[in-house]
Amino acid sequence: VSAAGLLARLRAAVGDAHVLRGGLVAGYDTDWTGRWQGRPVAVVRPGSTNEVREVVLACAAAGVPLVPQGGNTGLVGAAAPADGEVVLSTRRLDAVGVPDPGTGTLEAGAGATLQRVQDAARAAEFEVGVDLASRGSATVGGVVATNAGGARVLRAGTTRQQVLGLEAVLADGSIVTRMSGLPKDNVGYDLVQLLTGSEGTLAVITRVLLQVTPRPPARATALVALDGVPAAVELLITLRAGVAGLDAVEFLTADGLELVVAAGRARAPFAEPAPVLVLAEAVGLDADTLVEALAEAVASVSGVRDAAVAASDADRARLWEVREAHTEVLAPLRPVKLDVAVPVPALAAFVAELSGVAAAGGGHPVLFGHLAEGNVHVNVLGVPPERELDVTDAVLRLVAAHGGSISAEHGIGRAKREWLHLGRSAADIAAMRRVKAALDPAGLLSPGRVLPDV
Ligand code: 2HG
Ligand code: ZN
Repeated sequence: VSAAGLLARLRAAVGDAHVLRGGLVAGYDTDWTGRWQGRPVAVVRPGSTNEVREVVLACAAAGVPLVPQGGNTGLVGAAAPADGEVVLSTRRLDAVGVPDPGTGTLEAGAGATLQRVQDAARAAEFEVGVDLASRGSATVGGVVATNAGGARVLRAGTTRQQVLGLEAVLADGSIVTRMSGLPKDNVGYDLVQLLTGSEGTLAVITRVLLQVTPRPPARATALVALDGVPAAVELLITLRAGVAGLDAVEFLTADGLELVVAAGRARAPFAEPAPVLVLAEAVGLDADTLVEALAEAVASVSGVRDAAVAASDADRARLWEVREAHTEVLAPLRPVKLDVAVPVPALAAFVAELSGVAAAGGGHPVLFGHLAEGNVHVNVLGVPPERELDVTDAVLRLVAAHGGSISAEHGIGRAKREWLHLGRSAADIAAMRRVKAALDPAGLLSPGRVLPDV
């Protein structure tokens, strides 16, 4: 099939207006960090599951690979096209249902933003367990395809724990529908969980069924200035043991805070800068009890320099902005971004060694992330381009040496596939390859992502 033949078939499938080429592909051809960019054959915007199927079949017939893309907020190059790929944008699949109180579920099209799905849940006094700073652009299809983590994993688990069903188009154009949402449905292999976190390499997710739970009546948030990482870890352990309904424990450091303040995104929360800040949030029946529980935990650990506790939505939002602004503030500085996790007991040693490792590559790490899961967003600034791979390699090896994960929540994509062996055994990688070969024998879906070349 010629390129012209493929384009004609794509236009017939989704309508001329939804096959974008030339200047119209801007916004789809480059990832959020500006690091991953390609020249796609076209960006195709199907408006239904059947149209997705037609697009998949057209690409298969032409032998042209396709990459599914949601909000394009990923950070590892999974959803940005390589040269010669078709981008299948899910953004028009954006229907959002209403929570079903009988089953505790909410259905949404893959292209609906997480924000819209959260709002739909909230309107009925429910909440969705997943939450991340990119909620306004990230789509739920992408959230499921990447098994996104975010700031609420402590109480709600990762996206895996929230997905009760999905619909997806496989590489052969067949449609798998598992949307019953039955909590007990033990029939055969769990394809929902297999496709969750598959980063576009096994299927195009078209609809998702998410769990919703009753929205807790009260929330309280504490921002605590601390002497260093060991004190932050002590606080985490105290919070875990003493605060029922603990929902998030995040951290940032003096360097990151300084950049956020300089960018005008937040005011310095305390008079004196401190090496580490911890943001902790808890949910429950009433705000006073939560504030008291947080304050008590903070008062009982050593190394606390200052603290602020808030219960109103406006005050809490200000505390969160200090943490959530990091990614956008750092972006123009083009950091080497490495999302990793180490076991909490190893965190202090890992962080202490990290500076040396980054300095050896000419860089300087800004650290922030999800303390509760030992999930550190290592953003190394100032690394000369020719040293970036060395810094990546050194940091990921340090992570492995501390028994950590080379990808805590962002996935593997194109950015980390050469380091897969630091996180998975040879037998494990071989099994993943067989799954990929069985479901996508021609390598149609997101080639060059997740698995290294043989
Ligand atoms: C966050 O937690 C995101 O804000 C982005 O996972 C992390 O920018 C980063 O490195
Ligand atoms: Zn994160």
